[in-house]
Amino acid sequence: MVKLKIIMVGPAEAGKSTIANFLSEAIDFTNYEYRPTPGVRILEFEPSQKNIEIELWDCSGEDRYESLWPVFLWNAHGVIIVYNPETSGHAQELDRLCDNFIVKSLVPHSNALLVANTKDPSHAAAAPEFSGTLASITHVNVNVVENGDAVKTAFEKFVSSLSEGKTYVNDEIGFLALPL
Ligand SMILES: Nc1nc2c(ncn2[C@@H]2O[C@H](COP(=O)(O)OP(=O)(O)OP(=O)(O)O)[C@@H](O)[C@H]2O)c(=O)[nH]1
Ligand SMILES: [Mg+2]
Repeated sequence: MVKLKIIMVGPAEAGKSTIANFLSEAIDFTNYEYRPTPGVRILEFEPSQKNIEIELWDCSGEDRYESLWPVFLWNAHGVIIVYNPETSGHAQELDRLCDNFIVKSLVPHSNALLVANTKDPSHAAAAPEFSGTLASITHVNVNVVENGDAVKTAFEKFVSSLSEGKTYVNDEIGFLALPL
């Protein structure tokens, strides 16, 4: 059994917990009441792929938890950055998130996924034009409430890319992420 630690980060209210709940089938993800995640929530579940167990870290997007970022990153295999392109300021936060969670952490670009969670597709803002490392990361547009299947497909593809070609032994998997 391969255990993969995946951290989900991004600005507050981007939809990280909603997506995490949907993917892990934890609780009713269509409960629209926004409850900020205090610090981090860790969800364990098995995706459709055999012999893989996911440890999904649903991290708070609030600035006051920034001191915990190295803890989130520790031993992480993959990083998912979630943002909402409709919310002003979210796209601007991406460079800093990318810098801290990918560039400085040494998580390979191929082990990162950028998720635009557009809550109202009819008013979707134009996708920002990325440059540098951000532009090299796989980018998907989703709406978890309207089309959860697309989120699941993107997530499982990402999980396959993390585990492909590598036979991890549980104790040998800490090399990808270094503390900040
Ligand atoms: N309509 C709609 N609402 C969504 C969608 N995704 C998230 N929401 C709502 O957006 C709000 C914020 O979602 P959360 O998942 O709690 O946000 P978060 O990124 O975990 O926020 P923090 O924990 O504070 O970092 C909630 O009220 C959700 O119900 C979506 O795809 N469509
Ligand atoms: Mg949350």
